[in-house]
Amino acid sequence: MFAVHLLAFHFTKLKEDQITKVDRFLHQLRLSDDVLQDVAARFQAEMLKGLARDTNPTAAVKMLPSFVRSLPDGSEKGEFLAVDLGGSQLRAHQVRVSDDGKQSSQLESKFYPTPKEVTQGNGAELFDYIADCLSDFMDTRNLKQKKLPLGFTFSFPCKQTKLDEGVLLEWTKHFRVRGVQGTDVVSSLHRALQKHQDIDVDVLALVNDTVGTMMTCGYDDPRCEVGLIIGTGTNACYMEEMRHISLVEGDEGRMCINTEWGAFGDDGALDDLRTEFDRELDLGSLNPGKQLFEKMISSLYLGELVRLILLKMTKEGLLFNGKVSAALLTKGKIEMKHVSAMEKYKEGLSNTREILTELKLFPSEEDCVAVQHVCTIVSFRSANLCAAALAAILTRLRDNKKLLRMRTTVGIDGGLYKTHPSQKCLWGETPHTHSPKCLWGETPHTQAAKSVCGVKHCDSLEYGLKREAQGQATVKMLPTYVCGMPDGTEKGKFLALDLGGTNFRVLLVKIKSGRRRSVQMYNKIFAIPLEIMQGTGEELFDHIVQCIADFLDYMGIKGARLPLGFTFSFPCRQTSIDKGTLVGWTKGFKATDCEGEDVVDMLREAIRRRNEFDLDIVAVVNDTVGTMMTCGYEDPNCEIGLIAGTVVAKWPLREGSTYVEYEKMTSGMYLGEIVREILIDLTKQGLLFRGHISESLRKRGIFETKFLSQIESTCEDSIIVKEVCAAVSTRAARLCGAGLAAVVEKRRQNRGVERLQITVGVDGTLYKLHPHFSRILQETVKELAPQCDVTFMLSEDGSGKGAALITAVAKRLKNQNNN
Ligand code: 0WK
Ligand code: 0WK
Ligand code: BGC
Repeated sequence: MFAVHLLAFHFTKLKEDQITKVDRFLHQLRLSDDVLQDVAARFQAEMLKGLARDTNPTAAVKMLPSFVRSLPDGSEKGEFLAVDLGGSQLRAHQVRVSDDGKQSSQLESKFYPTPKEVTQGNGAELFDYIADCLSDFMDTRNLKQKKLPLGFTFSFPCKQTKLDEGVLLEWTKHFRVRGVQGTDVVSSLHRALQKHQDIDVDVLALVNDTVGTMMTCGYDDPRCEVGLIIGTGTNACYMEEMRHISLVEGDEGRMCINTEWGAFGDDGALDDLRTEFDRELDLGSLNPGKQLFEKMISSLYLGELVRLILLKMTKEGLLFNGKVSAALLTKGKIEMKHVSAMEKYKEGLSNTREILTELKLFPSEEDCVAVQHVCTIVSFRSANLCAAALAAILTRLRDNKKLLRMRTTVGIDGGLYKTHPSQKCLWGETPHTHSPKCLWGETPHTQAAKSVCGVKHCDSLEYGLKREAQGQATVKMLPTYVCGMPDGTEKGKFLALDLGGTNFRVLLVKIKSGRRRSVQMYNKIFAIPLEIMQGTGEELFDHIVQCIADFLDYMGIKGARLPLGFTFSFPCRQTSIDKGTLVGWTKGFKATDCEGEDVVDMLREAIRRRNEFDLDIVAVVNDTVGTMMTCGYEDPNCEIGLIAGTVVAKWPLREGSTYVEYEKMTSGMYLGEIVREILIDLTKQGLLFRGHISESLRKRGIFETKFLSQIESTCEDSIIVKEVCAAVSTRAARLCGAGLAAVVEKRRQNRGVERLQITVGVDGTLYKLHPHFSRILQETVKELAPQCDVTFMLSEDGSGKGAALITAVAKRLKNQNNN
């Protein structure tokens, strides 16, 4: 057993050293959020240049009008042919639309290779080849006796003046066909088809593959107004307002613009981000100086980028003991399929060894780990850059619609996106259509996703405040009747109860005012056994009063009728500071006959039942309010209280057909259970623990929050478990951050100020103990509420102190009113 731990420790250390080594060597390829935000801003500027008639000729990003003016509306009907050139294969399709009266489509396809002699031959041969393939397809589909309309997907930059005509501006990717540039590719295809007497088709439309992808997805999802390709090449299109397209007459409606974002940077706009490897790759490419953005992203180039990096690292003795092999010196020797294989989750490392061995590099364990990380960095940059440009398009769409928040769908296709092991997790769950949903990874795209979450919070906050919404609102926005903050005049002895966190505490709080202004606390922690948490309400409150009695004994203050503040950390609808009806239990509590009851009355009842001492219950407060008050006593800027512990504020999120309570995605009590479920799933797939699910792993609640905090600090299974824990807690921290960002942003808007300085009082074991939670939460708030300077103040003394302060303030206000 000790040996296994030693081995795992050795491997973790080895891995960290190699990762650090590669991170240092490739620091230029790691793009921070700020840099990606800047890339998004630069791309926005490029889009404007491309759209304007006077700047378009010199613009790198050509923003080509597609003459596609609208998305499918379901009335489309009939049988069509399509040929699709420009991706990794030539595709021929037979498409039947709504031939059963219902909105449906049937697709029959055949794929044809695009050999070098075709992609680098002459124009006539290319179009003849396309016509031959179509003829073969129509044979196999027995379509030759039909006169059919045809759509031509031609995935290269074409200047169009109408839907069925397009002049090729230049070849990209692995195509370099002579005699086509500057010509209309539709008439070229037409001519080639006419050579086939037995074919009678009408080429009615020429579209870019991004436009075709947007229409394909738009047929199923009318919100789809962006098309994205991440494959051999990369590109995006979107629906632009006609009034912004000065290259085409007319201001009404919209038209799809093929951005041709692959050329972003061809005018030097990205030179500060391009590395020596990017420049070397470009010099060795078919089109030096062109498609520079594409060359940092798409699958035709990523393998070569990795090779150039490994070659340089080897020459500098950082890999393979400095021994270069002939294969490593050979251009194109490492392809995208190798990069994807090396990044595979489970077999990635063994694939890496195999591939490097095939390249005659005789890798050490260290070399394999380092090379795998090089692949990850190259892929990550690719996804990040794509996300930055997409974020720019999404922002433009939203601005065009003058919306604060826009819901939209992006249609995606392309081999890299579909097959790369982690590309998807950087983008979305299912292939093809995507709405920018919430996902957690460090890409600008996830920033967009997170803002979705943040703004959803804003909507729910507004909604929860409305009187008429009280019944339906999920974010309840419960008034607390705490209207004043301590002003330093509070003084006296107060009792406080703190129920609902991990521990139940009874506290004596002594508050001094004036120059000796201070708060002293004495507290005792008591357990709340499960059978009490889930017994009857009477048993629960009798237990609470028992603890108070023990505490008063322990402190020798039984006779004193002290004012008491009751921190009751469950949702209560209050009608005054000392009245609170329990809306519903959360966490592990389920005591009967309590929901819908006033918890202060129940406590008073229990004290009466015991008939041993009497207390003046002045206030019932939630632990977030107590925490805010505790911190507010030190920092008057503290206007928000946050608990990230066993629980966090409750809020439902719609996902697929089930409702997942926000709390169950963010709070300590549930994170462990989520990790356990994921580990069982990975084990069932044989990815973990050699597929063996142990008894303990089957046991609910086996993974407590504290384990997560400990695990995230040690052979392959433990690395996977560590990654799972990291993913689950990172998401929790992000969601929490998004919620809090909405709250501080709302505060700023309420104040009508440009910048807001505010303090958030925080408590809770997850926030206090988890190694990364607090940092990630703070970063997310900073990202999503950039106009708020938020200070996070850890509440060392707990919310009980706050409850006592609230009691003191309530007493002070009461006395003032009475006088
Ligand atoms: C599939 C689309 C096609 C597009 C291709 C791009 O149907 O129009 O060109 O994706 O992906 P690739 O084949 O380059 O990986
Ligand atoms: C300490 C506070 C208490 C709150 C608890 C939450 O004094 O009111 O309920 O933090 O953290 P947890 O114990 O649930 O981790
Ligand atoms: C082409 C685009 C195409 C993209 C994806 C790029 O090289 O310029 O027209 O959409 O590849 O296939």
